[in-house]
Amino acid sequence: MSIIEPNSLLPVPTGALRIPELPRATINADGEPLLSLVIPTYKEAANIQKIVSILNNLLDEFIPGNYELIVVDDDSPDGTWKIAQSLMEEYPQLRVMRRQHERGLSSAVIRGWQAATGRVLGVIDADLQHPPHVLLQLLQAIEQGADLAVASRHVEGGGVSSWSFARRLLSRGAQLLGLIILPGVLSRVSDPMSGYFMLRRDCIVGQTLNPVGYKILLETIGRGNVGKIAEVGYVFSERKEGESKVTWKQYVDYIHHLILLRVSTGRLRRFSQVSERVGFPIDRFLRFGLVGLSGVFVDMVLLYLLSDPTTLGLPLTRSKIIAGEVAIVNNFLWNDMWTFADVSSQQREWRQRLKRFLKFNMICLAGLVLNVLVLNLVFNFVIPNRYIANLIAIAVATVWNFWVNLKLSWRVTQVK
Ligand SMILES: Nc1nc2c(ncn2[C@@H]2O[C@H](COP(=O)(O)OP(=O)(O)O)[C@@H](O)[C@H]2O)c(=O)[nH]1
Ligand SMILES: [Mg+2]
Repeated sequence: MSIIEPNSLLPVPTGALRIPELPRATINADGEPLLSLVIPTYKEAANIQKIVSILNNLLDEFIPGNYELIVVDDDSPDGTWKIAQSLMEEYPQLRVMRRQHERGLSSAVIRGWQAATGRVLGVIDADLQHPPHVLLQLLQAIEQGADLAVASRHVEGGGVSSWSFARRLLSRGAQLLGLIILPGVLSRVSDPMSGYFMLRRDCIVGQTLNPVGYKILLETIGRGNVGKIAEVGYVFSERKEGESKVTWKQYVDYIHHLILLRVSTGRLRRFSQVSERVGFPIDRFLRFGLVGLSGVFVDMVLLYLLSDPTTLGLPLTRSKIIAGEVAIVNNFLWNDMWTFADVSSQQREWRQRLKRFLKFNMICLAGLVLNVLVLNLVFNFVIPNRYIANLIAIAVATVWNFWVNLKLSWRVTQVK
């Protein structure tokens, strides 16, 4: 056993987002807690002490010594992690993790679960919007045989305190969209957007999770091996301190997440299994191809605006260079934010982005040379039709661009 200094921070797990099995030595040993409850935080300095104290008092009363609280803070500038760390002396069940190289709600929860030692894994917000006493009902549901118990705003006893009509509509709209894209997961719970739930560790042990954005519940149901689900009603209270981190980006992430889950768990799964077997990420390639199409559009529009006699009337070559470069920038941004979002979210510094961009630019220019070469070769020696030859040349250059960027710019390497 390693010796851990008092009040030291939990080491941040690295590598794949996969929950390990409990080490054999701890199973049924006295030290094993029943419940590991993760509290993800970002800028919750005003709430952290209160939530820890409330949870501690509640759980000490009902499952004394049989739980751990794991605060996972993403290096909040307001020093949330530091405040949490200073509470450890008073609350021996409290653990604190400070993440400096990764960000995001879902991955924070998973990193916390990876470090957890309990048989039941849970999550609760730090901002007191999730009423703590509901934990007891969730735990009871698990003890009565549920694999997963979720606190729901849309069952008996649930609600949202004072949401505007527009906000309710948006929330329900998102749920409806989810039902269309991913019915197998969304139809299983009345409140798929809930961030307040717990589940048996066994249900997700060994699964590599790949959540995008906020909706860790979807990820768990989508990829885990979850049988019976129980729901407990709760009223989502208003935030009193700090502010919500939800922005428009979470809506885009949500849709992206639904599609990812659909591709990797639904009927399209075989498709992605094949792509894994042959070592070619087809779904990523499709995204890359779509981004490429958007670039063609940007290029065309700019070429028109710059060189057409009825608009600016600049010389053709100069216009084409500008149009081409803007298209490259366009493609880079989309690829960085979407096609390779998983990679770029781990490397967010602007210097790293700039490096990716320069590499991308060079590779695309080389791709252009390849494009011209293949066009000439095919046209002169294989198929004397310039449009078919061009299509082949574009296809070859696209695969080149994709593959080399995959390996160099975003460096996605196969890890077995
Ligand atoms: N570790 C971590 N926690 C986060 C992040 N974003 C939000 N949280 C926490 O997740 C919980 C829910 O976030 P919040 O912004 O209140 O979402 P809302 O309740 O849906 O408006 C809170 O405890 C936040 O502090 C993040 O990027 N990293
Ligand atoms: Mg909140």
